[in-house]
Amino acid sequence: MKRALITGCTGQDGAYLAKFLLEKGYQVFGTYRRVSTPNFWRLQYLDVLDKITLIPVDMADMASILEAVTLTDPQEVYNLAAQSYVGASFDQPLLTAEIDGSGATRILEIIRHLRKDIRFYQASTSELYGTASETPQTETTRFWPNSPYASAKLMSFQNTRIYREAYGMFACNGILFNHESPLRGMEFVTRKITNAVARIKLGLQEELVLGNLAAGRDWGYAPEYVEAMWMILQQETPDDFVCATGEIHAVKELVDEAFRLVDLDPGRYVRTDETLLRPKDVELLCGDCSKITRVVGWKPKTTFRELVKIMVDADLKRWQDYLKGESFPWDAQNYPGDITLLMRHKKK
Ligand code: NAP
Ligand code: G4F
Repeated sequence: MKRALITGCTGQDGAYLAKFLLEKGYQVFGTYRRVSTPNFWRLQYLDVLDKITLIPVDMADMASILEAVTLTDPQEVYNLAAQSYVGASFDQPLLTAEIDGSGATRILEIIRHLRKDIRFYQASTSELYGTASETPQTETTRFWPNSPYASAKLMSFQNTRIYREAYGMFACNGILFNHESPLRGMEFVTRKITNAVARIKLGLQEELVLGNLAAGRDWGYAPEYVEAMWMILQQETPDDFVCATGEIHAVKELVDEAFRLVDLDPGRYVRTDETLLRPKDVELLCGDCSKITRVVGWKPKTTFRELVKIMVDADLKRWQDYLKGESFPWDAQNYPGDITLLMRHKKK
């Protein structure tokens, strides 16, 4: 039986990847952060918590990563752990660099010294393109990061490539464009919108306050993107691949589509607040996935409208069930409505 180690198993992608690999017959080990309140809701939601083995790891702590790799002796390592929220990286730039940049390098070093034949997947990102020099973006488009998150991810991207070329390691980058699902964290714009739309429809919330409505993103469906991660590691030759849908939609379009699905007029409920603007944003991302389609055989399936519907339906059902007194693994009921007040960034 193949063994896979997933760092960041409690996150959106980690949970979907754990489920996917279990279905493929893998023995799955997942790292989690030791915190005062357990955070296993996604693994419970997908009914995989009792089917995987969890190991406490902090990406800042070399010893805990070394122990995880030694104990699990995996054939494949998927490095998904990260401070993944771009906005927060402006408030915590050094922590983000430590986790997202140095963290990946710690694993690469451990693999280099311990067992160079371990296949390594690095969760790289379309944020690397920042102010993009061309559209759509491909594997050869210039990187021009616009946030401390992206600059930290640039380090892990480059070290993954460098360790592949310098030491002959099977180390690959997936340059994934935004991918979303009902398991998306509450602070990201898609889930913030779909959760708010559900609550407004049910009379639980009065308004939705957003930042930059003009930003354009290439949004795909997360379960399809974790399959791409696995496919990348099954190739004969290690390489880097863009994963994207090739479609751009503005945040404003997402708002309109989500409100349309519940027959409400966004004009009545949505306002913008400049304190939610980032000090520097990425205005437009759109990926060209032709390389991964040609070489690996992966392509996206779920359309933008289908994705928004999946997320709105899921959040609506959760709040309806909650109002009926049902309890189930879920994040939103513990998420304060005024959380944005705590996370405001100041644009100079
Ligand atoms: P996510 O939901 O935020 O999950 C991040 C995971 O990293 C969580 O399990 C989190 O643990 C863990 N983590 C955070 N800090 C850590 C630390 N110091 N030590 C150990 N673990 C830590 O992110 P995601 O959306 O699943 O994304 C997965 C990866 O893909 C991330 O590296 C992200 O940067 C990258 N990525 C995501 C997208 C996207 O659109 N989703 C696109 C491109 C790249 P807790 O649960 O305890 O917080
Ligand atoms: O949903 P977001 O926070 O995602 P962002 O910044 O694109 O980052 C996500 O995708 C990356 C891949 O490209 C990942 F690497 C990263 O880990 C993460 O998963 O913001 C999307 C856009 C931004 O332009 C933001 O300014 O939405 C805009 N936006 C407008 N109002 C907002 C809001 N974003 C958030 N989070 N909250 C708002 O109220």
